[in-house]
Amino acid sequence: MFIDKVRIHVKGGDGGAGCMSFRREAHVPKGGPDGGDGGHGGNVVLEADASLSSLIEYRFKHHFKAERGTHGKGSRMHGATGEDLVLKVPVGTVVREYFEDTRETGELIADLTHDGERVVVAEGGTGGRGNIHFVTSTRRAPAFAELGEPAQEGWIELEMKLMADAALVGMPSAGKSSLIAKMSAARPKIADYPFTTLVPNLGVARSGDLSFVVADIPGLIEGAHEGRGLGHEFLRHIERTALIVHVVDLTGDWEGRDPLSDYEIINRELALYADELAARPRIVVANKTDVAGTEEACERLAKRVREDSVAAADGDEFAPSPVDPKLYRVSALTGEGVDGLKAAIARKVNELREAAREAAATEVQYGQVWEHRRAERDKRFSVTPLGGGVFRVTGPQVERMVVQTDWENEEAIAFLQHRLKRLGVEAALERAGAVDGDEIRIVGRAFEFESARTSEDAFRELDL
Ligand SMILES: Nc1nc2c(ncn2[C@@H]2O[C@H](COP(=O)(O)OP(=O)(O)OP(=O)(O)O)[C@@H](O)[C@H]2O)c(=O)[nH]1
Ligand SMILES: [Mg+2]
Repeated sequence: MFIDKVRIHVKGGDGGAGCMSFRREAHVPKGGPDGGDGGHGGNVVLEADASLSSLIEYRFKHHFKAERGTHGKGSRMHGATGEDLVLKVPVGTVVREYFEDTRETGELIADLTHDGERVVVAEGGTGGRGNIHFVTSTRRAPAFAELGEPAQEGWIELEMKLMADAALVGMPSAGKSSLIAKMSAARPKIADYPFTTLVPNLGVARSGDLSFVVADIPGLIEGAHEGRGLGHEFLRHIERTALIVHVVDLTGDWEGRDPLSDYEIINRELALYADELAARPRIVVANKTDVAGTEEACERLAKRVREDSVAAADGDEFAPSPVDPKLYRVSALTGEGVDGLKAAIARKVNELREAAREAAATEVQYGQVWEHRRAERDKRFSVTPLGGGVFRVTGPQVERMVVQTDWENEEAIAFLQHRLKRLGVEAALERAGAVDGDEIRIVGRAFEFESARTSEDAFRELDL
């Protein structure tokens, strides 16, 4: 079975708690604070690996968790950092956020196109700081430490797209599988009924010093873009194929179709599936030249390809875009014309690779962009008045701070209030109408609101 899309849940390791401890030695009755920091939790990292060809490993196991950091200890001993969890995925894996509740995919996280490329999909939590960090001129003996930060977690969607340089596209029974068999060592099933090919076949073709990967996808029919036939599932595989090799059956096959209208149907299906596919560079092939009586259709098609290539060159962005005004006439049965076609594909693929390399040099780092957006989104929060002087505050970072606070400890709570203020929660509460004494709820906790004027002095010394 061909597995190409999975959803997995990833969770970084939680940070270890910071330690609250004081030096105790025989001759020092009550020493200074010496609680060490908690260790950072490990990250969950995806790594593209050229030796993998499917996402099958993620079919049955869906939950992945990195190691947590251990807690800090006395005598300034820091907790150990948790190990990263590295998940290997095939080159060509596209990673997106996925929201389980709404079943929607979100932001693009990464497009792993090179062997060894990595992206962090769930960051481990930072370790909590030990009480040695909270000493100030007025607080010599801070009796609190931070708890570890909970790690990031969430669902992501992994999708593997076929990494072929060129894809053979056309109506069922056009001879795509026969052609890939002639061009490469691939040995797909070939038969005289439509939809023989159910999953894409890949082959490596060589022409002189050049080689390229060619894919043979299941036949497309009219309406494929909206799910008719089998093609739709596979159209997305060619979204990233640089070159389309459009195979037209000169015989019109069993239905006695007109080759020229077949050519138009496929062009239309590609364009309707995605705008980018409308203008994707393509080479047009007329197959089955060995069959008698196909010459006239072949000439008509050749003329049409020439016209389309002129229109595309003139900048008609929705014109089907043969990059080559030439119609390649072949017989996948006898092999006639196949070498010439291979040479043309190899040349074009090579050109497109060069162009892609140049584009990649200036490419944005998806991972970083996503990290940044997520960090920004994490900081957002909202205040909802629940009536009767009660307000609820929700938001990823605000909630994380609350979870990280040791509620048994008043100083830790004061420190939390200080952090909330810095994030702007206090101001937002005031804007929402909160007054001293109102109840503020964040995750499972409730506390009393104290306005800036009264709390400022109390927190100033905590400024770190
Ligand atoms: N005479 C002749 N027959 C061909 C040629 N190429 C393919 N065929 C025949 O056409 C039929 C379909 O060929 P396939 O290669 O399976 O076609 P396909 O495009 O892969 O079809 P699907 O996988 O169903 O989309 C088979 O019976 C082939 O033997 C050719 O150049 N000449
Ligand atoms: Mg086939």
